Amino acid sequence: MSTTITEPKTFVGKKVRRKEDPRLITGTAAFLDDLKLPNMVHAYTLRSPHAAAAIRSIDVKAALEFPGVVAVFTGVDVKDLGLVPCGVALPGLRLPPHHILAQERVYYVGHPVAVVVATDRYVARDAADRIEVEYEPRRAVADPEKALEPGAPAVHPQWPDNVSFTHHQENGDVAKAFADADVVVKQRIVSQRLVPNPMEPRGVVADYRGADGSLTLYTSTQIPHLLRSLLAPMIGLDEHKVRIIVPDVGGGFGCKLNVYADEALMAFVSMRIGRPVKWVESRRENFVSTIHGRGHVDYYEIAAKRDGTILGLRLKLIQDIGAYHQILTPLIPMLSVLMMPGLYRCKTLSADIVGVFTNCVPTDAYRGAGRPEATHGIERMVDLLAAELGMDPAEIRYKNFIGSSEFPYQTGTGMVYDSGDYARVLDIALKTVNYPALREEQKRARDQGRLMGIGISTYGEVCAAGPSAALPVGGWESSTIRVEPSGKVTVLTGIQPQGQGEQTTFSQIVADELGVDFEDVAIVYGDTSAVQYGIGTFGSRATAVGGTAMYLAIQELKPKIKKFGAMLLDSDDVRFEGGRCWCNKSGKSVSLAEIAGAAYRAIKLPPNTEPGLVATSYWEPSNFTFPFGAHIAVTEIDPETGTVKFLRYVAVDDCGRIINPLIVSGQVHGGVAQGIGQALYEQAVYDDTGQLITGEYMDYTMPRATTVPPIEDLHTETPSPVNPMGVKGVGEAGTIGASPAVVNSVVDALSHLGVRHLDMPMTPERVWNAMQGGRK
Ligand code: MCN
Repeated sequence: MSTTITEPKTFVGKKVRRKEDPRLITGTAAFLDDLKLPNMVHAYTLRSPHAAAAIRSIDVKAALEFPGVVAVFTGVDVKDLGLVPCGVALPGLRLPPHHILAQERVYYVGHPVAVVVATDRYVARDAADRIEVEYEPRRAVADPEKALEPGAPAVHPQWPDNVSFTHHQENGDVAKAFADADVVVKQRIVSQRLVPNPMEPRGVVADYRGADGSLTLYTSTQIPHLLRSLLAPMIGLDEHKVRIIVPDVGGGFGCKLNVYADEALMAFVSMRIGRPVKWVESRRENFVSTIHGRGHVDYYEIAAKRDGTILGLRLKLIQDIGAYHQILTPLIPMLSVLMMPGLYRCKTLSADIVGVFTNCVPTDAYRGAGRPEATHGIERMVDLLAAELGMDPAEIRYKNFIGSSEFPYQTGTGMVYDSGDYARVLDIALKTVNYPALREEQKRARDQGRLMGIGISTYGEVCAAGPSAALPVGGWESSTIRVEPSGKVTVLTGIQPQGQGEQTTFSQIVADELGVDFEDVAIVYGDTSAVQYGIGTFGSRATAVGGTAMYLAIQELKPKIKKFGAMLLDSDDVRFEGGRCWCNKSGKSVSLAEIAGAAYRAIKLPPNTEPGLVATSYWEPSNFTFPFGAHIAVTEIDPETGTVKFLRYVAVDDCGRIINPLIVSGQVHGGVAQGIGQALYEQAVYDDTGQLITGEYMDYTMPRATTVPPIEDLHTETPSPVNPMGVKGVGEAGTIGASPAVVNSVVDALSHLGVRHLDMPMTPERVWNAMQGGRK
């Protein structure tokens, strides 16, 4: 007991260094491939070299005879297992049966055909070369627009038009808006196919114990509990017999938010051979066996008055599905439609989506998932409109922004934006670059024959997924707060970080709410047997949804803490503050450790109170949250080569109340790097036969330290009313804001040469051609 008052140390809002970094930077983190189980064997998956072919026969005899090979399995062995699930139910959605190994046909290069299990992964790899597969190649189609043309090869013979689904959405009198317009601008805009490329590829270790029929599956995933629920029926096990353990994850970026054939396949192998088995993707394999992102061809039309007021929007969105649906595939273009008006007041709009099968790797969520495409579209269209009207790109944005007093704001697509101050972030960005002076500098540069561009993008995003009713999986999150007998705190969360740093930020939230030290909090996740059911990490939801569950569990625990404090202080009038219970009369206090000790020792209990100090909360948000921001890219183009160089990159982002400014900056930096990657470098290119011709790092260019400029990131904090902490997500923001800023900048640099639009990636060749008038 004590009477000394010390100012409580707080952590939220401070640049606290990441707890997880010492283990990551000293090489002591344990990733999937670090796992070694006794008696473990290794698997290699033989994948189709054809984009479309019938399988005439598979002969595995020579592979089975290869020294060290334990087993070989093909499609016939797994034909009765469950199918790879798609979690989205849409009326009329065509779902091809997605077996975990190909049956009579293969549908894309990389389609798994057989699995070899051996004592060593290299033996398994070599033995796979002994498998004789007789293919009968068929015509393939890899381009979604070509797939829609009459006479195109049918990806799935049962659906000759290659259409997987269509969706129409409309609000207001769109025809009238376009008829009343002074100006209509149209543009075809491509958001190319991308390969997510986490630093750690995917991998699985499956360990089935026949004696009790239990399976422990170690996997690099973003969704341990959802994976367990979906995987168990695929392999014929009960959910409670399956335990998912997630080691450290070296990046996910959405591509580990899935249920993959490989996960079920390894479970099946372990069940069949009675030994643990490991499979880890090689980098080249990752290019053809993990989902791709984006893959949009968008036809936009924007209608406006001469003064720049936007009257209406039309969008025809062609989504490249690939050969199959993965867990959220059809949802991704829907998200684009939801965000199609961006930050602007225009409610009159229509959108038509057509999801198209191609003989390519399935597409699904990749950082931003639908929202970078939407932002890219509207931000390009607003710039095109400004150019058509001879207006400044900043001025046209101010003209159409939803005002700061208009929140909550119902959009024409059915979203309710929670809070925002869009003009403010643009004000700050423009001021930071000294916009008028920069435009003057641009004029002088042009006079000297230099190609300098200023690109603005202002974005809003729907994130912190979300209310359960609006999602194909639950939108809530859970947390258990356990004050241990020593007063130290263990937190169990359904969130599954992949590098975002939540051991740190969650510790900050919990430390402040309980008044304990940041180092006295341990965050536990990634084990379905240890952690109560949760949903996982995607859609920038960890903090706004998972963090809120934690905050609420602590509020639930506080009355019990006070009851024990009151008992120890022998007073009815106590408060819990700064990690201690205080008697308001005597000024005496007891620490959380003393309270926890009493709660677990339980010699004496307050009336109607159980021993222990544990609470679990499930937070179901009433809405998504809507972060926003303004990015400005200043670029210069080399007139000889078309190479784009950055002069400045300014990002002003608002993710509500910031828990850790250091981490938020890191998220913005990483996100911007990925947005720059899309704008300038990256593309999954398929040839007409469906071969991925950018299937390795020699051909698929990633942004590098030398190509990403210093990012000047600034922040405003407009709290969200959706959760008690006022936080919004930030994990995807940078990616969403960046690509339109960069493209707008490059187009701006070339606008006086008659260039109106450029598609991504703006490779030197594409930029150079545009400068020559070729506009390729
Ligand atoms: N944060 C904060 N204050 C806020 C909001 C967030 O301090 N107002 C902190 C968080 O506590 C967390 C980080 O910023 O440490 C990101 O939080 P949040 O926005 O809640 O996003 P999630 O943790 O849900 O992460 C998901 C998001 C997505 S969808 C992708 S894709 C993505 C991303 O995060 N993949 C990543 N960032 C990534 N970063 C890394 N390193 N690796 C990935 O795979």
